[in-house]
Amino acid sequence: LDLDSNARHALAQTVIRQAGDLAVGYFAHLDTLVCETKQNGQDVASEADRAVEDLVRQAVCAAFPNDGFLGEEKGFATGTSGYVWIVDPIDGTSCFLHGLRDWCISLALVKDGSCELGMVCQPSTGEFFAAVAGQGAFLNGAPIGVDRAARIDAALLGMGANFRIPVVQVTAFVAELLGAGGMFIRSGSGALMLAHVACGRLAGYYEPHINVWDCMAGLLLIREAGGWTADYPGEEGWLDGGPVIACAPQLRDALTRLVERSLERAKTLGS
Ligand code: LIP
Repeated sequence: LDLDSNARHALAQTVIRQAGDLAVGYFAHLDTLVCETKQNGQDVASEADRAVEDLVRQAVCAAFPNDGFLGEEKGFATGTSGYVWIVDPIDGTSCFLHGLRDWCISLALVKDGSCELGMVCQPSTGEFFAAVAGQGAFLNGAPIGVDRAARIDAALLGMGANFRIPVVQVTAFVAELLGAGGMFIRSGSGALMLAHVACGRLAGYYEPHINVWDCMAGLLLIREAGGWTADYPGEEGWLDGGPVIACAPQLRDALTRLVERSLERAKTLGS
């Protein structure tokens, strides 16, 4: 890594922990938190999401004013340096607001269109996942790897769902997965479930549509942990998001087939 990247990685390490501390402060006082409904009752944010994003955005902007920054709450600011920071200040907002601990801060650093750093920090458990492209993936400093023994007929997958996709796509995938002998969990944080694939707790992950700030760091973690991830929209598609399919490498064909079959099934069922 060159000096430019090293300086940014050092800042990322510091600022993601500060962000975690700030979020924990809000989590301790949920009863007084000011919340806001965005597109509907399942799309919510609070002053905590905004304050945490502001903290990261201001730190990045002060140190690297020419970098781009894309955050869930306050959108995209373009830059000229070739670096773009992609941050979800609190991924798993619904868990956070309901007092559940499945939330995290997700931070990715992209250089010239390719992700070179991914971090997922879960303050409530003290777990800190980090990957640098070409250098492996780590949980609290120890190397991690995907579950190379997982089989689809006994797999535990993570799955995401949200109001943006037709309900039948979710039910069709669940039907295909259960029919194949697999099972799923769905926590409120896509970033965390992806990190759990990277460290072998989950065999894979599927979400028909997820935003870039929820998955960019997690996808790098999985690849650096030896896993497979389907192509995710490149830079021109970031603001739209897209489907995420990711798993231990031996499950690639089986999981891809399940997804394809579920999309066929959803078509015949209609939305
Ligand atoms: C959420 C995700 C969740 C996904 C939702 C949503 P938020 O992010 O991580 O897994 O299914 O689409 O985007 O709103 O908690 O940051």
